[in-house]
Amino acid sequence: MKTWFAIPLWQRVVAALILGIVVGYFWGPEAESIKIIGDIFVAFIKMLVVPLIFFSLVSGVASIGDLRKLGSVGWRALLLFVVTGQIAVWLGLLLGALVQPGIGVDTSMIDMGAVPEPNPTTWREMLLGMVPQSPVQVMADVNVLPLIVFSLLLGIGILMAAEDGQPVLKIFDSGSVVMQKVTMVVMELTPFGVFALMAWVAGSLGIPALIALSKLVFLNYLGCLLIIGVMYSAMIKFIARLPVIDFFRGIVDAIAVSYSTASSNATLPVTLRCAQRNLGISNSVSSFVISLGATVNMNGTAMYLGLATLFGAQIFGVDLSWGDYFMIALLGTLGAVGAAGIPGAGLIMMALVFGAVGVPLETIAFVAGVDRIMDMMRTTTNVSGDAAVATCVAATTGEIDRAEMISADDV
Ligand code: DAS
Repeated sequence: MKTWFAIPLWQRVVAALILGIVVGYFWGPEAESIKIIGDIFVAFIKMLVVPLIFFSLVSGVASIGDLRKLGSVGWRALLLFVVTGQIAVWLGLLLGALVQPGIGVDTSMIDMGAVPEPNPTTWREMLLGMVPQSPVQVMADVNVLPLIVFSLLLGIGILMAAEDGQPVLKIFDSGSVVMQKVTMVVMELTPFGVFALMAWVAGSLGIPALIALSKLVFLNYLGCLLIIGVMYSAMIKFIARLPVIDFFRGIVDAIAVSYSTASSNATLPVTLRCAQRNLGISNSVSSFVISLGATVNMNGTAMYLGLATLFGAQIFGVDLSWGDYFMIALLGTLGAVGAAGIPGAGLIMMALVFGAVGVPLETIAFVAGVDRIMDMMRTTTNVSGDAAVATCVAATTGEIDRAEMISADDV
């Protein structure tokens, strides 16, 4: 028992991820029988999302010191969200135009999935949806964006109340610490959950569809790896001025959980813990930037929306103008912002982009069967991006304790 816990969690998680893929590959579709272990794990970490965001964000905002500092953290985060999102979506368009994954696809090998009804949320609904009309309902529905807005306002209220707000702040400071301890306990389930989820995915993959769509799946992974390996590494090296290897070492648990769950929201407690415990980022910056990023900063999804739109245009022979490319870039970014941090969000958002440039929605039915294995990589890219932006914002606002940053030799 002691030996088990003596092994660093990230090593147990990575081993579980690899073992799950191997077991699932040989076990086949029956591996679905242990998926329940993964679902229980995901349910436990989803349980943490509302109380963790609520206590951490209120405590973090109220502890940031003053509204000027809050503004300084906010504009840096939003700027990095927009810039990285634009680079991501144009990378997806470039890969789609250069490699043309939709040309020569043998559609007979693909089991057509369901074509979702094209009822994408309008930008008016997105804006109104951000207002927490009933904070309790928002928490009950685990509606992260309005929960963030409510927590931000509550933190700002405590900040402005000064001495009168201190009794309330003490409750949230204490609640934030307690929720971090609860997260630590729940994270011990990670190796078991990751193993079960990876076995299920590896066992249920439709190989014929994977072969027919191999170029699209490959480009999805290539685009995400370029974003992580080049863009995020450059951000950590040149903006945060920190060792790149230490950054990735610090977020290994979040990478493994995001890849196996394909859900930014479910990974949020793990990402927060990695940021605070392994990267030395302050509670205020990590809770604000990472909670917001988990909902609106989805670079993997943005890249995929650009790539998939060209894939669909190529399959159905739709000619796209330069104006269409800019429309795809705009809607791909908006789609990534509007996508929820749940499995399959990117698949649903494809309808938003396709509809605007005349790409048939049947494209979604083609890719639905292999979307999960692509979504896992997109989510890993989204989550790594949240951690990268939080690290850059913290490093440029003096909200990171470099001594706290775990180093690669802390293996
Ligand atoms: N699964 C989404 C997430 O949680 C990403 C996507 O669907 O593209 O980030």
